[in-house]
Amino acid sequence: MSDTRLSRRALIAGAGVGGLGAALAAPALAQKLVDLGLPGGPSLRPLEPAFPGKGEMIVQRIRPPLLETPMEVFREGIITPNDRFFVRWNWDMPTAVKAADHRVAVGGAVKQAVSLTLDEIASAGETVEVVAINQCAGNGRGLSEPRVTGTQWGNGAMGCAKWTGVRLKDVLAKAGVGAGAKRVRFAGLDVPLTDGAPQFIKSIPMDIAMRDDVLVAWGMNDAPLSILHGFPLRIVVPGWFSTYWVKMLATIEVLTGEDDSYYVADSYRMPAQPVTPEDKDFPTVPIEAMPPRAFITSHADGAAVARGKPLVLEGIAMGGDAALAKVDLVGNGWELPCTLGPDEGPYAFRRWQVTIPQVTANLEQIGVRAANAKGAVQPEQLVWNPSGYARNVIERITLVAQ
Ligand SMILES: Nc1nc2c(c(=O)[nH]1)N[C@H]1C(S)=C(S)[C@@H](COP(=O)(O)O)O[C@H]1N2
Ligand SMILES: [Mo]
Repeated sequence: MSDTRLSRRALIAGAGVGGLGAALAAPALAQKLVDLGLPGGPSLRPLEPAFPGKGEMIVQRIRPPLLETPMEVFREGIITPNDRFFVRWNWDMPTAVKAADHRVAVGGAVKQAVSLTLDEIASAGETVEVVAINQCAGNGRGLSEPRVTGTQWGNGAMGCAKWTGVRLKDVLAKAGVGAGAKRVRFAGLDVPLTDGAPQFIKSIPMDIAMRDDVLVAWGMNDAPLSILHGFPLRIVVPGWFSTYWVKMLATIEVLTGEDDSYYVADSYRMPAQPVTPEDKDFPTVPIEAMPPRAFITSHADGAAVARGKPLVLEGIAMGGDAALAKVDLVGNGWELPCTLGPDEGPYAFRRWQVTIPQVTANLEQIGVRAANAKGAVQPEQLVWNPSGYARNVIERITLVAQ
C-alpha cells in the first residue's frame, strides 16, 4: 500500500480524536535559552521540548502556542520534521477534535450547499502530494530595524513538508461553484479569545483556488496532521504565505464580491509602495505570494573558520511563488555562483553549496542571494514595512578567520 493510501486511511479510521488537553495548558518550562540575535529588543527565548509531539522549539508564546524552529534544524535536509516544525495560532486553539463528528460545510455562492465528512473529502478526487514551504508572513520580523510590532520571530517561522490531500477544486465541485464566484473563504474551528474580536478567516481569489496544487490536506510528511498543525484538515496554497493555509478547516465559502473581513481587508497587508516609519496614511496590498529567500545553515554569525584553507558553505534557498533560478554568495566584493542540490519542486526548499578557494581574512557581512524563475531577486537593503511582513533582504553573517 502506498504512503498516500496509508495516510488517507489514517485520516478516516486511525486518527479518531486529536487531543492535547492539559499538556498544552501548563507546559513546565525549563531554563535553556537561545539568543535569536534580535536588534533593539529582548533577544533570548526559552528552548523547550515541553510541547506535545514536539522536540526542542523556541517558545515565543505558550498559549495559544507560537513555537519557532531553531535554525540548526534546516541543516539536516529540505524537509522539516513534524516535531521541529514551527507553530502559529492567532487566537485560541481547540485542544480536542473528534474526526468522526467533523464536517466541512461548503456554501456561499454554490449550486448546492453541502456538509462533508472526512471520508467524503478524502474521496472527492485524486489524492495529491505537494512538497511546499509553509512560511509565516511575519517570519524574520524580529530582525526589522527600526523595530516593528507583532511576534518577534527570528527566521524560524518557516518549514517545508510534503502535504497530502485532495484538490480544493474537487471539494468545491461537490457543491458546484455558482455564477459570479470571485473568492473562496476558509474558517477553522478556532474562535477569538476576546468577545467581539474578528474570527480568523481568510480568502483566496478564484483562480488560485482552482489551481491543481491547492489542497485540502490531511497529511504532513506521511503522518496525519497533528492538532498543532490543524488536525484533521488544512488548506495548502503552495507559494503563498501560510496565513492563507487555514487549519482545522470547518467552512469553505464561495464569495461573489471582495472579502471585507478583518484579516483580508484590514490586516496582513503591506504598503503598496515603500514607506518610512514616519509615513502614516498609504495604500496597502494584501500579502500573498512569497518572494525568494536564502539562508546559510552551515555556519552561524560569528563562527570561526580556518585561515589558509578552502571553506565550504552550505544552506537552503527557496524561489517563493516560482522555482528557484539561482543562488549567489555575495559580500566581500564577491559574487560566486552556488551549486544547487536536488530539485523537489518549485515550492520546496532547495539545498545550495559553494566553496571559497582559500580563507585569507575574516569574511565580513557575507550572504546568499536567491533569484526565482519570475526574475525576483533578494534585495540588498531591507524593504521596511510597519508589520515586518515578507522579509527577504539578503541575510548577512561574519565569519572569523583563525
Ligand atoms: N485555523 C487557523 N488557521 C491558521 C491560523 C490560525 O490562527 N487559525 N494561523 C495561520 C498563520 S498566520 C500561520 S503562520 C500558519 C501556521 O501554520 P503551522 O502552525 O502549521 O506552522 O497557520 C495559518 N492557519
Ligand atoms: Mo503567520
